[in-house]
Amino acid sequence: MSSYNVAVVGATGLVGREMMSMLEKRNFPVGKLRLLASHRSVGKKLKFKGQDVVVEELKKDSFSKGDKLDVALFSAGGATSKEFAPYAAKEGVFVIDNSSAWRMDDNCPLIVPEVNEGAIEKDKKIIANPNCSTIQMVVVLAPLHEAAKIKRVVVSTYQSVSGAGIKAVNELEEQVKTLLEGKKPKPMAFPHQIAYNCLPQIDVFLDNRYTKEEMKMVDETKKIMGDNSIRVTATCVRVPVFRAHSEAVNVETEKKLTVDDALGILEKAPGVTVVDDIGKLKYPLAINASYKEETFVGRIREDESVDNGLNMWVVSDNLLKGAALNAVQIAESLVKNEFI
Ligand code: 25A
Ligand code: L14
Repeated sequence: MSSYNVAVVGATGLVGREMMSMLEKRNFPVGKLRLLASHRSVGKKLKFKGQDVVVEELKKDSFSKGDKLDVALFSAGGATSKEFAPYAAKEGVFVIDNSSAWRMDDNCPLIVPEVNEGAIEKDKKIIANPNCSTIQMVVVLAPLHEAAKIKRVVVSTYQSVSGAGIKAVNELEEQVKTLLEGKKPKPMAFPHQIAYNCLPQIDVFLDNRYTKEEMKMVDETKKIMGDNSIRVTATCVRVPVFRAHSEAVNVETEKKLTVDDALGILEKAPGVTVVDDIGKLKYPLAINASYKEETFVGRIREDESVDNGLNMWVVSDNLLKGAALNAVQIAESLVKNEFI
């Protein structure tokens, strides 16, 4: 079997580490693995398949020197992606980029393999991995859209702190300890105290009074689903949960879908697991979705305030399907389509 040389850019970050673990767990045919990060991490060793791999500094010539790469998985922030992804693409390396830098660029496919794998093109070397909250939502929306044409989506998110990186995870832990000692915590990674609180702000505010995270959900959903007529509105909230994002999703469709219709569709949908047994108090939970690959959906019920509407609760691991897993699935699509 062929093997492929892979780089993980931002390997020392939360998402970078999960990328390595997904490559290993899913048995992606890795030939040589190169780990790249900023100068701060040079010389650090990370384990891959039981072997130590030494972190190199990401430089302009990283892709033209050293072992020739087939794919580079980037998760080092938007500015790093903007600057360095073009150097990789110029060398013929497929970049799968986890930041928001390239997502809305017309020359860059924005891919969730279960939904729009066919939008990958051999000559478009920079492929964008969507926003975590958007990925788990479209995995559920796409099969419903195909069956009943979605007209409008209203979503509220309950996003875990791991989306904001290692420092944010540490901050929640530290703040809980500080509060238990009766002291007042000092916010650093977030604009306000996150422990025992909910923050209706993720990312920066834009001119229209929405946050950038909310507008990512609006714009990226249309691009991935390939349908600009779907109206989407979002409220994104940070909650004191370590891992997995939850979402209350309201959908209005052109054709009527009963709860049984929706259950039938979602039970067959790729990447989706239905957990919906209210008699036994079963529905998706962030703590159960953590470290799992699927997107979980439950609490499915008709929206009785409109003719054709559904409400549901969607939960998935933001570092896996929301980031590292989706990126590795895109790499798998490249192999499957013989693009690498
Ligand atoms: O701009 P965006 O797209 O909004 O993304 C911003 C951040 O969100 C995370 C990711 O943080 C990213 O930096 N992220 C992005 N997409 C995500 C998604 N879908 C996502 N999170 C969840 N879901 P992160 O902490 O997970 O990862 C950061 C990684 O990026 C590397 N990096 C940063 N700048 C780089 C770079 N690599 C190359 N060139 C650059 N210029 C970073 O490596 C990490 O791997 P590192 O070597 O800089 O950091 C290793 C250790 O050092 C700590 N650290 C980071 N910054 C500082 C620092 N220590 C001291 N001072 C600092 N300024 C890190 O905590 C890490 O342990
Ligand atoms: O657009 O929870 O991928 O702070 C990365 C950080 C999404 C939000 C992205 C977070 C963002 C995420």
